[in-house]
Parts: sequence; structure tokens; C-alpha cells
Amino acid sequence: MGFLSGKRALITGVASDRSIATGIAEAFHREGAELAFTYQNDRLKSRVEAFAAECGSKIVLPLDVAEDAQIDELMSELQRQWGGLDVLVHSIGFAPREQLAGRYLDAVTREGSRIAHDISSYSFAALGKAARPLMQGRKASLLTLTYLGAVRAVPMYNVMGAAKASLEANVRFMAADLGEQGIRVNGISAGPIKTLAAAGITGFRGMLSAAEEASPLKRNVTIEEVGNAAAFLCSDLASGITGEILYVDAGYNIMG
Ligand code: 0WD
Repeated sequence: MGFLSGKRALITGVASDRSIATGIAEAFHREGAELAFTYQNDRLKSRVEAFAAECGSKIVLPLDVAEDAQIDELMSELQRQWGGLDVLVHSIGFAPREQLAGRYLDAVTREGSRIAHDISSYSFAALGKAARPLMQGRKASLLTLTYLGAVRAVPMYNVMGAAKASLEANVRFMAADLGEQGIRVNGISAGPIKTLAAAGITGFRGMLSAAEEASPLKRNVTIEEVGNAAAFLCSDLASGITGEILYVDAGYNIMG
């Protein structure tokens, strides 16, 4: 019996077989969780449906986090099908491509900043607000994915750094808010991994090789490693941990 058996988990952010959310879903499935998935748009629908089937899941629902109505509809559907929710994984990030190149103050605009913060940070609070009634009376938890650019001025990460800093603050405020109901909220700060979202960051290959050279483990991390840490954080094994950002980055962040 896996350490997530009996847990019903919603996984957002599966966009390809390389997505971090894919690694998380695989670890959750292995540990016995029952899964539901969301897809951002019709282009991704059949891919997510095929992957959900591999995980023994039939619940695949649309979700564009920019749309409040879709968030409400998603939660109503989960309430109808499951009658509650134990785990929500937020693995969603976006900034317009031109924001993630060149110097910060040259690239950043009011609209670029608004979109990055809305999709990458506020959406976690929005999902937490909407999921709260479904999580009542369960040992529930929420998890998001963040990056070192939240706390360091990583070149080209630009406005996503500001959005991730806001997301990490959301982890703390949401944890403080939901703790009384026994709901935990955490983040994983993952090292660079080659995914679709990462491909949009200018100089991403440089980030990969820098992490490989300078991290204590002298390599990059995998979606399987992030998945395993996520499974732990969302399980009752982590019942004493909330409001935390756990680095899964081969130790890169500790190096001077
Ligand atoms: O190096 C990396 N890959 C790292 C990623 C290091 C540290 C953190 N992260 C974070 C990302 O910032 C993001 O928050 O992990 C999370 C997942 O990212 P990923 O797995 O690297 O990227 P990807 O496979 O592209 O999945 C992100 C998905 C989107 O994919 P595309 O490529 O189609 O934009 O987020 C989803 C979408 O499926 N997404 C949305 N979902 C719902 N509504 C929206 C939206 N409006 N926008 C993007």
C-alpha cells in the first residue's frame, strides 16, 4: 500500500511527458493516490486524457486559470464526482515570451507583469479559495512549484522572478489562513528542468549547465525527483510541514 493511498488529488499543469506535473502524477499514482487532471486548452485535451488513462484516471477537466468561471466549474465537478478533495497540485506558470529576455527594466511592461502575476501567482490563491470547501475535515494539502529566481536576480528570469516571489508569499499567507482547518500549503523550488515552459526562457541552456557545474551533486534534477518530493509533501508523512519552500535542486541554492 502506497503512502498516498486513500488520497484524491487534482493535478494541474500537465502539458507534455516532460512536464513537472507529469513526474508528480507518476509518483502520486505509484503511491496509491486517485487522480484527476486538468488541461489548459483543446490542443492539450487528448494528450492529457491519454496520460490520465495511463494513471487509471477518468476525470479530465478543462481549466484556464485566467477564468474564474472555469475554476468554479472545476470544483463543482470534483464535488459531484468525488465529494471532496485531499490534494491540489498547482504546476502552472506563464509570462509573455518577450518578458523573459534581455535586461529586466528593458523587458518588463505593466501588461507583461499583470499576466505573469495573474497566471503564475494569483491563480494559486484562486484555486485555494475555491478548493477550501472541498477540503474541509480532511488532512488536505496544496502544493505549488517555484524557482530560485524568486529570491535571487537570476538573469533573464525577469518578471517571473517577481511573480515567483509573490507565489512564495502566497504559500505563507495561505498556510497561515488554512492551518486552523488542518490544511497544509507548501512549495517546491525545483532546479532547472527542460520542459515546454522552460524553452521560453532565453538562455535556459546556460541555466542548466550552470546548475550542473555548481551544484553539490554536479547534475540537474529530474521530474521523477521532484515527483517524489511532491508525493512526500502532500502525504500524511509531512503532517508537520506547512508554509515551507523545499528546494529540489541538487543543492544548487546553498552554493556561494
Ligand atoms: O526548469 C523548470 N522547468 C522549472 C519549472 C524550475 C522551477 C519551477 N518550475 C515551475 C514553472 O514555473 C511552473 O510553475 O514548474 C511549473 C511547471 O512548469 P513546467 O513543468 O516546467 O512547464 P510545462 O510543462 O510547460 O507546464 C506548465 C503549464 C503550461 O504549459 P504550456 O507550455 O502549454 O504553457 O502550465 C499550464 C500549461 O499547461 N498553464 C496554464 N494552465 C491553466 N491556465 C495556464 C493557464 N492560464 N498557463 C499555463
